[in-house]
Amino acid sequence: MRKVITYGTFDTIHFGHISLLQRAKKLGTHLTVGLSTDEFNKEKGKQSYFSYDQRKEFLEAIRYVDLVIPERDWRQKANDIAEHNIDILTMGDDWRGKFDSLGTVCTIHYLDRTPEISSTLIKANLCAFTQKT
Ligand code: C2G
Repeated sequence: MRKVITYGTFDTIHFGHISLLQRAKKLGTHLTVGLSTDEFNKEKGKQSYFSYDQRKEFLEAIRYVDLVIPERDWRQKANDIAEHNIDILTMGDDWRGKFDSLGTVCTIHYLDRTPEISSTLIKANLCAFTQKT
């Protein structure tokens, strides 16, 4: 079994996230997602539209995701890698270089980020759309 891990907020889940998760799963045979808690999102300066429980439920419904664990702080990745016997850590390439230090404990692999879609864009357009209707 080749175990892969990735991390994120995954708010207003969209095709950019799905593509990331699909390609992440293809790197191995088991995919764990470290999902940012609502409290950690505050630390990240992000206010997610959906709660942690809702975002976890949505992720668990995606066929590529095998396990969702809480991401509570920046420093937990090395412990997660050890605890879950992770072989590969993967992230979108907007994070390129940020996790290279973990290359001593697992393979680091950055995936191309899907352009033109983001949770921020969705939330901004959703507000505009609901105001029009
Ligand atoms: N992503 C992507 N394409 C997009 C949007 C996001 O490939 N159009 C990827 C990001 O590169 C990331 C993952 O989807 O790998 C989750 O993105 P976010 O939910 O925005 O997560 P982020 O805020 O980047 O948090 O410790 C790491 C952080 O928790 C990552």
